[in-house]
Amino acid sequence: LDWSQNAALFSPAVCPKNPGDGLIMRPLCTADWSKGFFKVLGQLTKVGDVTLEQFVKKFDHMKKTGDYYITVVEDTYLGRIVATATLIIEHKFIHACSKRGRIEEVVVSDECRGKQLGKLLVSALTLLSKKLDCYKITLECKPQNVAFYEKFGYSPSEETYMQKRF
Ligand code: 16G
Repeated sequence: LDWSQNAALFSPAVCPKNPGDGLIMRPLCTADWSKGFFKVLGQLTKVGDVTLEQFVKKFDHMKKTGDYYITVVEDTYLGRIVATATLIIEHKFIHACSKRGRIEEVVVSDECRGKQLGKLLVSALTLLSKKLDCYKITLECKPQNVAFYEKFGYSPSEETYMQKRF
């Protein structure tokens, strides 16, 4: 599955509703660098100093794997990225050589809150992971966002999320 084919996965079945006037949901493209993609990511966490060259190199790597569904919502009137979320497919030997989905970097820009863009992104990527035959899909979130993700059928895990920071 190459990156250009990923766009076909955003069929009406996967992407049930129109996000709103002038808003479109689509896969990330290189031009989104100048449409404020990193500004939106910066509302989630530290993005650091990233040059266009570094962005393109990293994005090319991600595209080559075929396992990154980096999705954006663009306000086409303003030519600005207003929301993003990513589905990453992790390959496993377990569960009969199955796959696990991970939802990462779900961000809706401040000025677009209340338009249900987070809902649109999470529902589309969750459905996509099912279509791609993942046996489960997981995400990490702040306690105050648990209720939001429960709406899509996610539940707190019995396992503890552990990390080591470098
Ligand atoms: C949140 C994000 C995660 C992101 C992390 C960054 C969702 C569902 N979760 O946990 O994807 O990687 O924040 O935080 O969007 P960090 O910079 O502290 O690692």
